[in-house]
Amino acid sequence: MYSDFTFSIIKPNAVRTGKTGPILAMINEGGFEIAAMRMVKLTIPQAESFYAVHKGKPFFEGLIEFMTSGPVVVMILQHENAVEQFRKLIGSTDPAKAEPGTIRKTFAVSVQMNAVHGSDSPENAIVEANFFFSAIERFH
Ligand code: FUP
Repeated sequence: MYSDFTFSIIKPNAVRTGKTGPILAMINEGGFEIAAMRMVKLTIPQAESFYAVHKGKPFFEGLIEFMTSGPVVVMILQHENAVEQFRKLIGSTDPAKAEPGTIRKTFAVSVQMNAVHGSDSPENAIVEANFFFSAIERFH
């Protein structure tokens, strides 16, 4: 059991093209324990709230449109040093710059459709996990 966790989303492009299973396999093989998981279709206000830090940026509208275009899988993942370890497993935001063998290198089709989200700090992992899950839905 780990007390350290991160929050992740399998994004619409990956769910739509049947990559949920292969991505979950890479997450398990990477040693992460799934503490909570649900499939959900985000509303526009939910996506805008989740990505509020990017509001006003040129890619914001496209990002919201994409993230609400179909169901996503949201998860809390446990691992020692979870945030940093998961960022390593998923690779760079831009798949062209991601290391071979990372989830984004394997499944992303562009910077926008980059297959998965991973929290960028332990503080944000807490905020993002609380955005989607109540305490009763977490198994740790
Ligand atoms: P990451 O932390 O790797 O998810 O990346 P960012 O927080 O920088 O960006 C959040 C999301 O915005 C990315 F997953 C994809 C999207 N994005 C774009 O669509 N275009 C950009 O130029 C930058 C980010």
